[in-house]
Amino acid sequence: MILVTGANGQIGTVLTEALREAFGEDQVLATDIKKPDGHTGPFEMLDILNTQRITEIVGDYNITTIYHLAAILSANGEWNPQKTWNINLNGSLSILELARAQGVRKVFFPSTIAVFGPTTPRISTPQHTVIEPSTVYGISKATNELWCNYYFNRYGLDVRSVRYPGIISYQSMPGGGTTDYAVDIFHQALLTGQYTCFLKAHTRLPMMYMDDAIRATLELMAAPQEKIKIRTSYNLAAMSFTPAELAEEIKKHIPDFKIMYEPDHRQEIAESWTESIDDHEARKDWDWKHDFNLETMTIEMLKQLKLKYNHV
Ligand code: AKB
Repeated sequence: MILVTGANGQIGTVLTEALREAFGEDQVLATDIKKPDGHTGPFEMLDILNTQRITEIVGDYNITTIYHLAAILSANGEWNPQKTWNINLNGSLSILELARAQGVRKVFFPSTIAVFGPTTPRISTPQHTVIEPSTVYGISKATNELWCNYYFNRYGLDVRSVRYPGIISYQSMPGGGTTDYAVDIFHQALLTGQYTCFLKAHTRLPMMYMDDAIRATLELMAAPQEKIKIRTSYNLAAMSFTPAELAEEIKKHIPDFKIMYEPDHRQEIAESWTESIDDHEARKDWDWKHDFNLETMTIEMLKQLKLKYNHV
């Protein structure tokens, strides 16, 4: 059976559904600190720091694969660095350790472009590069990547990982990240026709549509062992854009849409990250290809959210 931690989160919500579609509802155990309203299918409440409870769950449900998504994101992480470190680093390390000890066959660990920092090359950031992140989220994810590599080399644990860019989805909301504006903007464009962005107009960041992120995750996990050459985490890319460019794209569909800018503390985080990512290793090793670009993602987001909000 498959275990998903952080199953209520932005990626967890959609990934759990995709896994259930692929492997059967009863084959995927969703876990999180709270049970979402209306959740159907196997679910357990789980605090990622409760190692004893995770051990019991892995044993009781005969877990063979873990998708460990529970984490505090970049912007929220800065409010309480100790707690963020504890959940992001210690929570993940205990997942790796109990996966090894309890014979779990595969682990997926989500890393992020937040592992990059101000000293990393900003354009077409290479796979192997300077990693000096400035947020506690980035520091914890970069350290996690090294632990993943360690558990693979030392114990042969089949742990696989990608560095997600900002993820754009209509199904679920992000929470506490620096790239969240790229989801909020669509909701506000449809609901109010305007959006006040917390990043400056020309802040370029790597982004990806949720469908691509989910497919990347499933393809990485399904790839034959010998194709996985990188056990820290693969760079992964689809598109890069600025808030101004996204607003222009939205205006093609909602001509009166207005964007205002009120940058806050998240601007500094965004500026510490890179603008675009070189993901040729993922493309070469396990045939990664993205489908969605800025134009097609915008069309799809507006179409799906219009249905949600009952616009015609
Ligand atoms: C965040 O903004 O913190 C996340 C990420 C890029 O990892 N979306």
